[in-house]
Amino acid sequence: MTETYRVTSTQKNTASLIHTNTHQAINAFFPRKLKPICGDEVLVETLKSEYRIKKINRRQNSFCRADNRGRKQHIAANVDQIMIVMAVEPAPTRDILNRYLVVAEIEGITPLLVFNKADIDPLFFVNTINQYEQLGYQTYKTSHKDPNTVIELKQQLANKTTILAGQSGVGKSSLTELMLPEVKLKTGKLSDKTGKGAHTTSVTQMYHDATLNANIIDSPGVWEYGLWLMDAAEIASGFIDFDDYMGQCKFSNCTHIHEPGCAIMNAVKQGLIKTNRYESYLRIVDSMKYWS
Ligand SMILES: Nc1nc2c(ncn2[C@@H]2O[C@H](COP(=O)(O)OP(=O)(O)O)[C@@H](O)[C@H]2O)c(=O)[nH]1
Ligand SMILES: [Mg+2]
Ligand SMILES: [Zn+2]
Repeated sequence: MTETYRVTSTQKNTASLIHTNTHQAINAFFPRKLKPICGDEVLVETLKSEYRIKKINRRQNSFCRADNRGRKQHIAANVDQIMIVMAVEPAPTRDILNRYLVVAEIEGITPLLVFNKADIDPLFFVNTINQYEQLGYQTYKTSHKDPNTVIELKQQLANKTTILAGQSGVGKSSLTELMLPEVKLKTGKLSDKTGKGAHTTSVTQMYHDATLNANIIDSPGVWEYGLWLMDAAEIASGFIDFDDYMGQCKFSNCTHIHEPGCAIMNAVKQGLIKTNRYESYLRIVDSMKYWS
């Protein structure tokens, strides 16, 4: 008999799973050649008293990041949404939001842009929120001190699988606790001495909230989020404001950096694409040289 489960985390040769309907939790073995990741849907058979993963169902998509050599590393599968959390303090590093958006667009994951710690400075993100709203993104201004600020965001989590993203200290755990009290995220408290996480685990874990039928994936990163090695065309495809001008450049292999007759650069000149987005595109393309 086989049953369908979802992977909540993986260890060496076993995976923690929850049943797709009953949400009952079990541990199962998997053969070496299968490489299940968090969020995978798997078929499990019972052998004597042991569970064994037989097959991984086709992935809808996967959230990825660069490993320490710039290779694409699959972190979590079948993700509906990415909740990108930024805060007044620590303020977002340059390009971090656009880097997350590139992955979201490429993988077909709906981004939710969360601007947290509004209590410290309610006006801090005004321009950013306006700009990204105009691009068509869903934005939320929140504070973990005011439950009213998360009502709308909480509704978005229902019946979906959402991965948390954002720098350490922006309030991912605090917001999750406020919205999904059943979910207890592992907290990587920062050590006073080193300023680094005391137990910096990089275990990606999916949590289920029965009340909202929401799945939340937490993937505490040891490094700042990095894009794997991609070419200019892939990066450009992650900038939705470039979409209208794609295919209109003089050269079909245009990288939109220096070529004559570039429709993207022309749109920037006319103010149709915001300069800060285009400059961010240039920096992201340039950052790829780090991997070569
Ligand atoms: N002032 C303020 N502090 C917050 C807010 N959200 C989180 N914090 C604080 O920021 C620190 C880091 O929060 P945490 O949830 O652990 O961040 P994470 O690393 O992203 O999970 C904690 O001391 C929180 O109490 C907020 O909306 N306003
Ligand atoms: Mg946390
Ligand atoms: Zn071009």
